[in-house]
Amino acid sequence: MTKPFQRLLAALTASSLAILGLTSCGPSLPSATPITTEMVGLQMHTWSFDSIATECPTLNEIGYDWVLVSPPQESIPDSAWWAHYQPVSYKIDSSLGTRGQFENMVSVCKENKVQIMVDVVLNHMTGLQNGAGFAGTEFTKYEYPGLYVGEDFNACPTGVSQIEDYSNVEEIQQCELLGLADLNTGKANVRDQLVKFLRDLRSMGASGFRVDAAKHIKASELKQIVDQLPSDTTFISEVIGDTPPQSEYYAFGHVFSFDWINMVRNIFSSSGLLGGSADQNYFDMLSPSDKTVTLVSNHDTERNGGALTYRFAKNFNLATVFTLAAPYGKPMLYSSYAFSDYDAGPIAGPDGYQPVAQCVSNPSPEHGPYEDGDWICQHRWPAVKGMIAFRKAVGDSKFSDIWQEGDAYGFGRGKLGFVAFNTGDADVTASIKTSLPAGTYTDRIGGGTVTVGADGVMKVTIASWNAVAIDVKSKN
Ligand code: LM2
Ligand code: CA
Repeated sequence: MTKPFQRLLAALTASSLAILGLTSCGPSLPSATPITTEMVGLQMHTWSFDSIATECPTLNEIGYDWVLVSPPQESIPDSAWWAHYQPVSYKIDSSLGTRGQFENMVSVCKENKVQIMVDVVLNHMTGLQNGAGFAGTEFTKYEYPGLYVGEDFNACPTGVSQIEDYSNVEEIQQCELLGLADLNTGKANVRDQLVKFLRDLRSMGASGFRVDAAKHIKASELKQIVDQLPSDTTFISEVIGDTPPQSEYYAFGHVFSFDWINMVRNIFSSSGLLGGSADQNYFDMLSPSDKTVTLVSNHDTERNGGALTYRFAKNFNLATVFTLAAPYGKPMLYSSYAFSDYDAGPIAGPDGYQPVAQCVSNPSPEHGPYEDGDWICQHRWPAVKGMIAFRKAVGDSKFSDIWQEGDAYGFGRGKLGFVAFNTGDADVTASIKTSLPAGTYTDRIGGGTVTVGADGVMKVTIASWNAVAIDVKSKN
């Protein structure tokens, strides 16, 4: 063949592939919108696909932009919530729902402007010696038909079987986490299976992923997986602590801020701790804002004492308000069910699938006591709804007008908003200097009226363990 003819042929092949929507990596995928600091996400821990689909119109009304779904793949058949963290195949079929229900959820939520992010377990498979998965797939701990065989798993280099030394990166990344069969992501065939799984989820319209146990996967190997997905895919890595360094994971996406979970737990668990630390200087010491997803709790910290929970409702509520008010990070809120047993998952029906979740009536921090299994629906709490609107109203405006008086503390978001908290046992009445225009405003938290004078001074009473927030869009 002559050179020009070869070139023509190559061009034709490329364009016909483009017409078919094919690239070298396979079919083209639906586009996704990367997350920004003004967007608000919500982890709906073990909400079924149908439950999320049913809730999406409400989520849209409140202003949520994205939802994190629990791991959707086939897993070991166990009623514990954590069964979802033990994959046996990448079929979308579990107590959370079928593939069809997953697809329906994505499309209903998309119509409601809510993107779906998926919690994906890439580090490991199961800890069980053998069995059959939820959808009937038979496996042994180191053999998964059509996916992996023995040599696709890591042999722990330090001679222990499970991770014991959490200061040893090699051990953290190549030994078994909790005895779960550890995938050798250094092997191309292993990465290919994981890429196929992620592309499949993207092809169904999912926008991005929480990478479960990301610190147990070498950042360089995870990057080789990420690089095979479109660049508009969101990745949020779960990297607890700084071994391995979190910064290794910034190169291809976000990290969750466990520092944030600790900070809000500390400042909102008792009186007198609010001022001082919660300011820009403190934020500057944390991971870079645009790489960070902030949160009050997730499903692990809700159970291990690491975070505030629905059981300390007023504290949890204020911590969520603070997370939404702060000019830092990309918030992901948390919604869950009541439990007294660590293992207990939501109740499934006789066919193994969960029925559609029903929120408790009038979800609020005052609701309770809860029965085990009640869907608490923290995402519908009035202050949370109000503060999502606040966050959108203040945009990326900076910290300003920091104010403190006893156990009360507040800050402005420039000319666009002001929020004040009271973590003391007595109500606080104060005159607070803001940069807001004069006028009357509706409090985003309690719904009352707040007046700002011509001098920018706002006169308010902040009830004990409560907050007041106003912004230019809540101006009457
Ligand atoms: C995670 N992030 O890195 C998840 O957020 C966390 O929820 C997962 O643990 C963990 N990593 C593995 O994906 C959960 C749960 C564990 C549970 C595992 C595996 O917190 O209790 O472990 O999922 O299902 C269970 C048993 C444990 C047993 C293990 C293996 O609780 O006692 O370990 O299965 O059989 C011997
Ligand atoms: Ca590993």
